[in-house]
Amino acid sequence: TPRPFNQLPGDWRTGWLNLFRFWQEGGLNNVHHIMARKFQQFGPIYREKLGAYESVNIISPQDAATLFQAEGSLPERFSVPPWVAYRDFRNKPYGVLLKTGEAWRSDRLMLNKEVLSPQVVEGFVPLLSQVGEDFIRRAQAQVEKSGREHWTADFTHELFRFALESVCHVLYGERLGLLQDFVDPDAQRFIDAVTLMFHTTSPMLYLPPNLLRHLNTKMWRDHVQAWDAIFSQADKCIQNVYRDLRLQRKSTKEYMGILCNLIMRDKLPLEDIRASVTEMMAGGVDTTSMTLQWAMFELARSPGVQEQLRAEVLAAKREAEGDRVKMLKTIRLLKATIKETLRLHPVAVTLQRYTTQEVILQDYRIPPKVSKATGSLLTLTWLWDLGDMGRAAGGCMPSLHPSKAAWRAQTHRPDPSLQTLVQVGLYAMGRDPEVFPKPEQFRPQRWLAAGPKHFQGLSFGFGPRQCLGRRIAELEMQLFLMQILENFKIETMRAVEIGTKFDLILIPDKPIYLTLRPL
Ligand code: HEM
Ligand code: 2DC
Repeated sequence: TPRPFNQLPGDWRTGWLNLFRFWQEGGLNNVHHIMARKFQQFGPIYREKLGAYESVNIISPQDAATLFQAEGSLPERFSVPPWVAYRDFRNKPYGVLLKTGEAWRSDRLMLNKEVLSPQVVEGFVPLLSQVGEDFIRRAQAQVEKSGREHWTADFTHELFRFALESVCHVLYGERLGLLQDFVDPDAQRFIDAVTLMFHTTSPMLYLPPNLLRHLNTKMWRDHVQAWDAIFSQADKCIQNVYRDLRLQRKSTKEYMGILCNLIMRDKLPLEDIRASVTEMMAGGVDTTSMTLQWAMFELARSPGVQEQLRAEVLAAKREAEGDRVKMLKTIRLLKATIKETLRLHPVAVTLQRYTTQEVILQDYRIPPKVSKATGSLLTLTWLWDLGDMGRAAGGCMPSLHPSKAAWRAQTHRPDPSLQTLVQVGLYAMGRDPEVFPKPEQFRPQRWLAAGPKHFQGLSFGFGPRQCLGRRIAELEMQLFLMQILENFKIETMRAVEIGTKFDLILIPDKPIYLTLRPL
């Protein structure tokens, strides 16, 4: 018979003390390392409590399979408290990222049709290729300008602009022109705001939302400012498209963009479309750009793999006579390269689900509700409610707060402290020798070898709640790497070791210098 829940290994009894130690040990930027260490200490499953949040952590693909197979039709992940708190504070609607229950499902099903479905996705290819071509032209111009037959730089900002240009082209059917010499300061502000938003999220990650809003700290104010900038810039783009559509200034001949199609379908209220389109615009910057940076870095360090990959791409190009859609069907090693990059450098440190039924992981019973016996639960509920009492008594920021009832109506969100959060340690799994032999080696071929790959490639999550931008991200990255490999050799100057830093998403811990050398 399976073992009971309260025998799970881990130091989960002292949530606030753990959080304090975590802060002290500089754990904020090291969540991924701390998790990997805990799996070494406790084995493939452990229970943990950080601040207000309790979780069960797993590392094996088999356990991930068990978890996702039990997730049901309305899966819920950990909803990042500062993100919820911001929308609550400004009375902004939630998009799919933060919606739950049926409200999430109906939005998500409509969005899937315009963002994920294979027929539509093929239409993104020319738009994304065009942005890639501009990047190549720009790189060639930079080579000219340098007078040294190569372009060496930290590509972070170039790739941010490339990524924003890409996602906006498919969302709005329009170009922003971010790969020109003059960059629209508003667009640059948007990019900086997304980075700041991620950066200010992690220190507030384990505090309950209602507490957060009443902490008038610089961190919270910066966070609010960042989201304000994100929403106002996205709103401008959305208004432009909306106006052009009304004035019939949009050509119906070419692909008009995701936003236009969603509006014309007329199945989702404009408010909901706006909320989710804003999330996609923000979600499309740091994710793909950082992954591309890692991919180029790994290819620069493995010239053999890079040559093999270039051979594949050039052969595919010859065979498909330059037709990108056709090419995409044959470049298996390139697809494997992206998987391999995300194995070593995932964007998300974990995947999470709240369980709604009992699951058995590593022979432990995981009940759908956390037992109320944990000592700090009282403290927690008290802190949680403090926010509301403060407001009822005419608290510090009265007019902007919607009532808790309104908030609850927007989405049914059961008190997360009463649910069991199970986390799949994606970063730890990617580097676990039990799952990936010689995990430190960058070897895209491992994804093409025979043998089961059951629940090993989880970088975009799984099931109906997986990444909404997955197809956009994959196509954007495949086309970019194709075009780079056709034109440049990727090199890296020094043998610097680059580590990983948790900044809500995982990013390089120091600048990566890369060299592009025309073939
Ligand atoms: C959710 C990864 C790019 C928009 C997620 C999740 C992961 C993820 C792991 C959670 C999935 C789950 O819980 O099962 C990535 C990676 C990317 C990427 C690795 C690129 C390398 C993008 C892009 C967009 C985007 C380009 C926008 C176009 C979203 C949204 C959600 C999400 C809206 C929430 C979906 C929902 O809750 O229904 N992503 N993402 N992501 N991602 Fe991405
Ligand atoms: C962060 O403990 C660490 O794709 C937490 O494009 C658990 C957690 C929950 C949700 C994850 C988040 C982590 C990392 C960033 C993710 C997010 C879900 C979606 C989001 C993975 C692992 C991301 C980057 C979206 C962001 C869209 C947003 C800018 C509007």
